Amino acid sequence: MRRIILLMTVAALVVGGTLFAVSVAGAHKHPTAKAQKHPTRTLLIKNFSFKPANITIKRGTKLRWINKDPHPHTATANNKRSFDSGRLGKGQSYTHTFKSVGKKPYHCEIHPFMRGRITVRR
Ligand SMILES: [Cu+2]
Repeated sequence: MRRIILLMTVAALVVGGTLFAVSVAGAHKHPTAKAQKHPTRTLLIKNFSFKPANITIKRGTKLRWINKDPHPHTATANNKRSFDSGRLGKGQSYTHTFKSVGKKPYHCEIHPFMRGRITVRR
């Protein structure tokens, strides 16, 4: 009987200790996990192209285009509704958060040969 009580005490200590460790780890992990859930990805506009031209992101991701060219550019959704940076001068940037899943082809309004595509997944 004493042995059973001893075993139960040890088991209780192990379970309690594990729960404590998990809650401590969880408390530390939480801010990082949240930051990774809605990260920002950077896209460069350089030499008359979007770099990278094709990108796959998770829904909720924020994309930031930075114009590294000395010429003005735009990042405009082909449907013109989803997003539109407007005219970006040298060094200017535009940020958009992608909240719906799907393929979002886009282009530069000033140089229509400049094309890119965002693929948003769940
Ligand atoms: Cu352009």
